[in-house]
Amino acid sequence: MLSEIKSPADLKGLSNTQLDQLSTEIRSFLIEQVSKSGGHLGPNLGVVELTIALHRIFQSPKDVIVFDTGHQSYVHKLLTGRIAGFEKLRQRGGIAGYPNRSESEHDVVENSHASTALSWSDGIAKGFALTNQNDRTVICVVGDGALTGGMSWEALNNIAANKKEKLVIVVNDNERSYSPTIGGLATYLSTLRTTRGYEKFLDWGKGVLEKTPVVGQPIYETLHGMKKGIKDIVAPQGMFEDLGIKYFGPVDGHDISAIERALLSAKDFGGPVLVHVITEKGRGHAPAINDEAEKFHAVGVVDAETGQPLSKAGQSWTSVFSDELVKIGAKRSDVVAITAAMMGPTGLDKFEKAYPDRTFDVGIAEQHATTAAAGMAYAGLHPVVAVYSTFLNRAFDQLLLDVALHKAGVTFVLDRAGITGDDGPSHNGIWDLALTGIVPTLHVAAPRDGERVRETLREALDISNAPTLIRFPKGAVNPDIPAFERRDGIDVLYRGESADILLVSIGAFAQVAVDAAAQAYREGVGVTVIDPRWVKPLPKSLVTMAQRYKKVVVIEDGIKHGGIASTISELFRESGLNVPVHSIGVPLEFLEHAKRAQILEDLGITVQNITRSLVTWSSDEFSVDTKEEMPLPLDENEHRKPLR
Ligand SMILES: Cc1ncc(C[n+]2csc(CCOP(=O)(O)OP(=O)(O)O)c2C)c(N)n1
Repeated sequence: MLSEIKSPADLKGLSNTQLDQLSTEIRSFLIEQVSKSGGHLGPNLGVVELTIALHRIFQSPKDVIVFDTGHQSYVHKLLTGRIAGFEKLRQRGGIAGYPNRSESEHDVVENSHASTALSWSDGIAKGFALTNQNDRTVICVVGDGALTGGMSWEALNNIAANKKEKLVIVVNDNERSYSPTIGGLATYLSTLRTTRGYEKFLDWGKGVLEKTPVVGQPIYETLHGMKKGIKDIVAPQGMFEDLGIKYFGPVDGHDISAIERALLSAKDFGGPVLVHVITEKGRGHAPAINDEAEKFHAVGVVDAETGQPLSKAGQSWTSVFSDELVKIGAKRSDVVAITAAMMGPTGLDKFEKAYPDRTFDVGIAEQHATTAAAGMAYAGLHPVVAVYSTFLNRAFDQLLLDVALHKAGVTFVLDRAGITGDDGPSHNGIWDLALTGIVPTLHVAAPRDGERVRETLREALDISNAPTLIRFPKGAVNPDIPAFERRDGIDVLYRGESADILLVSIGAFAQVAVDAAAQAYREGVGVTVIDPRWVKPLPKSLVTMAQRYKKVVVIEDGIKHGGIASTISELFRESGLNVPVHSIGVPLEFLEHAKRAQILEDLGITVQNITRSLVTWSSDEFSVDTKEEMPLPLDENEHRKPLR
């Protein structure tokens, strides 16, 4: 049946039996395809019936369906004619893992950062009203996890103020973010979930009281008049209704007819309305259901039947950090850990296990995490805020003014820094070096290997009068690259035979830099590779070192614009050093989803290409008159490092 669904219109005439069959087929298809490519399996298995119902009741794209975060939009993609794209899900040439406007007119919001959908929907609904597009409804599908984000509450506050706004908010409540959703809201939703709906209670009360002679009917009427009071006793759903948003629910999210009834009432309501739908993450797939930790929120390439990974991953950057923090935690009782709903993915799960009282999951609330960390530092703790690089973007103001202005001893650990690739433009961690470069008092480290993660983490935790930040990439950590020597904190990784080029390698690109230097040597070009480890503030000795070289080249896993190369150029300019600085990094663009290696290839960040650039740049005409008189920064008796 699935192959016959080319557009939402094909869903309309289907019988209940056919809809059940379609749901089963969609689940089998998702399990098979997502297991091959990796992706958000659990969330999508949970929204099969909900998405079918949405597309039967509403008319997309006339009616606009906005998915919060967008990781749960696979079923929507299947129902809007994109089945073929799943062959290469999240790969170049295939469909994206999130909604994507270039794929379909049914996709509206591409941002994969959580808690934005209510604001988008509010804006679209207001836009439709002001442009006389009154026949269009906006439907916002938001998870209980995404509801913990501050933006969701800012939006609700605005939505509720407009009693006529044609906005249907579908809360997809599966009780989980990655792990169980935490906090007061989660507790509140769970109360709504578990208490008998008050409408049911009223029906029941009516039945009972009507059978009670004389006093029954008046009592019922009095109770009905006190509707809200009863409602709060039976099912305390007052919060949404007190805000001014009509509440429907809870609805069984795997019963298409029940969801459709609720959506129809919501559609006709004529004002902002919230439909509370209860779903099960990982529905219909035993390995997902049995995954207590994350219900297969996001899987890599796995065996479709068992859900087990097909290849054994090497030790990850995340686990190096995770293990070291646990060790530090044993000696330092002031060290606490904070995650924004990503305990497992950031590696804080081990810390939580060892020190539950010192670990805080704040929900999808990076801004709160950052400012709360400043507060904890004030109180005498040293918080470690572990987030993905891309999600720190959201907490920039808090980092700048709550943490850095107050010189708070908070350490940020950014995982997935640099190009991540397959999750598309909004998941790349390519902005952090540029963003943090303009934050006074902040120290930033970019460790090149596991040993340097451990080292810089300890150094960071020793700084209590200023914020520190460590960034490292996604995936398996590369073998350690020992330094030839360390000068003023700068590691020399490869010594060139002549002073043609000083290659400043930032973070995990070190191996590529060393390999390119080795190849350039074969072509007669002397390249010395250094790794400053701490890129903010940059050691002043970098200037002394660079004086001797004809060219300086900087390689970094982040946008070139405002990145480390540009900071180094400025440092040289201010120091009066006239050495050209070339930059290898990411251009100022949004990068479409593809494998990291493919993107690096496109950008020319390969050993071969960098070697070619080094050779070309070394022969460019340029000379500095004073060069000969300048002190040689490196020991002349040392020869270049043997080729490996
Ligand atoms: C700002 C931000 N922080 C963290 C994430 C990572 N993340 C992706 S999905 C998710 C959980 C979402 O939970 P929920 O909204 O309930 O959706 P579900 O997966 O349960 O369907 C998180 C934390 C994100 N996308 N955006």
